[in-house]
Amino acid sequence: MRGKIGLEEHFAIDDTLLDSKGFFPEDIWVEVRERVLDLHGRRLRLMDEFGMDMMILSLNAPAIQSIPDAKKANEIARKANDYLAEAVKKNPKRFRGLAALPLQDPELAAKELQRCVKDLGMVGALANGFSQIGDPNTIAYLDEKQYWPFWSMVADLDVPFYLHPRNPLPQHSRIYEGHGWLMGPTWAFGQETAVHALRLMGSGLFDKYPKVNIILGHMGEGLPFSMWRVVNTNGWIPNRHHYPAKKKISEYFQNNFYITTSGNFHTPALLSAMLAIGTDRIMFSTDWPFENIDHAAVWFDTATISEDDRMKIGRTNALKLFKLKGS
Ligand code: GRE
Ligand code: ZN
Repeated sequence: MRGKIGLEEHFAIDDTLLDSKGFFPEDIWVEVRERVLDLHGRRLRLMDEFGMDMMILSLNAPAIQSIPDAKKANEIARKANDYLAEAVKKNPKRFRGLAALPLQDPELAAKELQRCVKDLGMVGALANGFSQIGDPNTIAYLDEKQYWPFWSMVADLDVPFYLHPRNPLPQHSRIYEGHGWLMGPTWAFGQETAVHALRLMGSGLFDKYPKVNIILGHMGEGLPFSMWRVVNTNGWIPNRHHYPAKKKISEYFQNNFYITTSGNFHTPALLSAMLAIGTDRIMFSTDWPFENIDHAAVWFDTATISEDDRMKIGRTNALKLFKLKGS
């Protein structure tokens, strides 16, 4: 189909570029480096060729979330956001932006989000999981109480928040020791991000801020497949689950979450996700430059779903969620 919109589509600036390097062999890095730094060249040509009308761009990972010093994190985030705003200004028909945020300091993050949305015209934010704060070994997850005023700002601005993966810290990765191939997008990214998302659901955050919308990539990081079990495990035991939130976990998943197809171009997974979260909450994405636009587009354009669903997932769901005007 023509007119597809992608919303997990990355770029890098010099300060964050090397964060992506370790995921790839040296010879492949030459290619990835070129892809991630490019905005207006090959990226647009591929978008044209494979029917992508628009990319909603975001910074690479873990980038800002891995800068322990809050002041420095804020500085680099502002630099990346200014750069992104310029890129969007240069080609507003084809690009929009998601803000990078210094979540080391929730107040600074809220201020930067406000600046990005109000002054720079960004349509949401993207964060790469937990933030390292003060020192590299101290981390915080976004359900923790210090972040609730930040979420109040997200609710007020009424913009979606993309929870993007990062790897767990080495000291939390004993299970992967000797099995490094499971790190990153193969498995550890999804595991880390799914648990982070479940923490948000169980925390009560969405009872207080029911308008907050979280987007997950990679077909929901396994959650569509696992949600029944999360809710119903040991169903014969009364009051089995204890968490601060008021409702069933699946209700938050269905009311406060959206998912994208980034890096998960598999029809059985898509069909299962359509049953679990509904067609209205799934959106096309590629995960360029770490995945290929052609792989994503050729799969999606021919996937065995109805044309009506293809149009929703490929385009109109994103237009609605980000309040974009379709041309
Ligand atoms: C991503 O952002 O999704 C990503 C990386 C690094 C390697 C693979 C990948 O940041 O999908
Ligand atoms: Zn990504």
